Amino acid sequence: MATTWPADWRRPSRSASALLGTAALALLLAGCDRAPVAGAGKKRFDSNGGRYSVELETRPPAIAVNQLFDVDLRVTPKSGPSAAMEVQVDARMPAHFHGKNRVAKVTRGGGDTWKAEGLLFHMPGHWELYVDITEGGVTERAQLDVNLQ
Ligand SMILES: [Cu+2]
Repeated sequence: MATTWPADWRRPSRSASALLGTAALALLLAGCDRAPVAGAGKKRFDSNGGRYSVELETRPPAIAVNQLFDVDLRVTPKSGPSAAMEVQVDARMPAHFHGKNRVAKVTRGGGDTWKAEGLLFHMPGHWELYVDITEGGVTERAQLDVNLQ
């Protein structure tokens, strides 16, 4: 008895898995476009532990995909002025498990102001922008959700 199925059975299986891969990729890419709001402009928020108030302004006011932007910051400790604060700025896309491709240059201005230069969000979707404030060996994070179209 002759049968041809052993020669053919692999082919449909391979294309089925390729199709599955394409579907997964499409789902991943669709995830990037879910949010209709452009960010970020001028915002004020507290750090996650509540010890600092952060005023943030992006330049230009609207962040666009793949376009460099700067962030002006004023960090106000609720316990009073501090000379010993250090500030770092970073960002991640939590749904995609990745960060930025560039490191922002952060410099201190007068008083409790900082400037972060050269930020770039390289894809649309949900970004978390982090302002990490370190004082006396303790770092507290302030964060802002930015939904990029
Ligand atoms: Cu991403």
